[in-house]
Amino acid sequence: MSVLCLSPGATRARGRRIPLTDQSISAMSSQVTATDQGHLRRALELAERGRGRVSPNPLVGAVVVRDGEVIGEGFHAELGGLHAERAALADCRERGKDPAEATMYVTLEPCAHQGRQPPCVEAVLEAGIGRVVIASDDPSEKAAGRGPGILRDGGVEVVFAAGSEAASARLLNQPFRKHARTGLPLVTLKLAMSLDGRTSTAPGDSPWISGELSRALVHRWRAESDAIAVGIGTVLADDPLLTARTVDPKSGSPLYPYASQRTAASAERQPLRIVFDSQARLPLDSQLLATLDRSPILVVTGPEADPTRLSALHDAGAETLVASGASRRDRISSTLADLGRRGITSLFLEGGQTLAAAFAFADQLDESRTFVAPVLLGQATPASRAGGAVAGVPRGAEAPLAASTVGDAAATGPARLVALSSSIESVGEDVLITARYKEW
Ligand code: AOF
Ligand code: ZN
Repeated sequence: MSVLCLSPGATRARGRRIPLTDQSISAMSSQVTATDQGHLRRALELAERGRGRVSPNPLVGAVVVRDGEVIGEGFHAELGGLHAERAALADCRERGKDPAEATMYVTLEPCAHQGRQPPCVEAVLEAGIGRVVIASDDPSEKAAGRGPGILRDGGVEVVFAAGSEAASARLLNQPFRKHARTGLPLVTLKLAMSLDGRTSTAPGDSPWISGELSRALVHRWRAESDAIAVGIGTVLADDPLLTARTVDPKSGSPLYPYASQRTAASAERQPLRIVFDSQARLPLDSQLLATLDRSPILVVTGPEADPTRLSALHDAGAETLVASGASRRDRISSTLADLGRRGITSLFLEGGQTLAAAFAFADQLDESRTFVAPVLLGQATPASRAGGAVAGVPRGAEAPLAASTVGDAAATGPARLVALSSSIESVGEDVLITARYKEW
């Protein structure tokens, strides 16, 4: 693995920004040992433990090593709680170990600002850490190299990792990184399809396409997302709850195998539920509005929405947002910008296909997770399933309603997004294909 070495005393300017371009890293690269890589991988594992619990903050892990011995480990465990570096130094103290002259491995550059927590660089300097190995930069305005600069000025050897540990550290925090760089949430599309490419079942059939394990995984992803979105067509067809259900509310024990890695506290976190509904048709007797005590609802409408419908939705307890912009593409980007301003760093798109196509056409998809289930569904179409679940909506209404949620259906054009990278794994009987279109 190659690294960027910033030797102590290279510059005296406090708070100076270190340009972290690919060119600067490769020009100054050298090798770190396999031992260094191993400790970074451990720090990455520790960072994972905060998943679903720290947003909008990043996942961060840290390991302190002296004379080959791990003397402290920590991670960012709760929003507002200790940052990873301070947690690892506290662990050193608990173990009765002195971190002076030790090496700290950390998955994100240490912060230099006062936020919910004091700056980590102060704690690192006070502890007398001799060397800091960092797996990824922090692209936020308040960070961006400032912390590493301060450490170096304080006489600490600062090393930036490149290679696979650096890539893993960046992938760990895609929502945080995209939000920091663009102000927008990371958008992940979930799809479940049959072997014959169907994404919905026929009326009267089970609504499920993917298997139980896949559905459990979806609940976990919901709990890890800041917001979930569906098109109004999906609501009219399925009357979904869109809550994350990973723990039995009575016993507190995990409901599904995939939930077992999560704590009850994190499983209780519910994402904001968003319905793209240009005409404000969300039924007042829908399950979404009946469960506002579990998590809020945001209805994204167009300017054409009937004001009496909007006030009925308000009275029912939903928040409404009129998406600005003449085209569907503009409405999607203005909605994403609004969500970003609210501190939403990740948006999980759950259907239907019209909403998915609109986001793809607007070039607003960062990742997709597609389950392919070993089942043939024959002639089922999205339209044939619509309208079954909510009173008063005619069968076949889903596609036109969903299309109108984000603009004119006629504007749909070809949208070929080629993945930068993809992977395949088995989930029960299903195959899960994860594809990334953008990396941040
Ligand atoms: C670190 N280590 O473990 C984390 C960092 O408001 P605060 O105090 O929680 O600070 C949040 C910011 O601090 C966050 O946006 C990111 O820049 C950094 N997070 N930094 O050195 C950590 N969680
Ligand atoms: Zn910090």
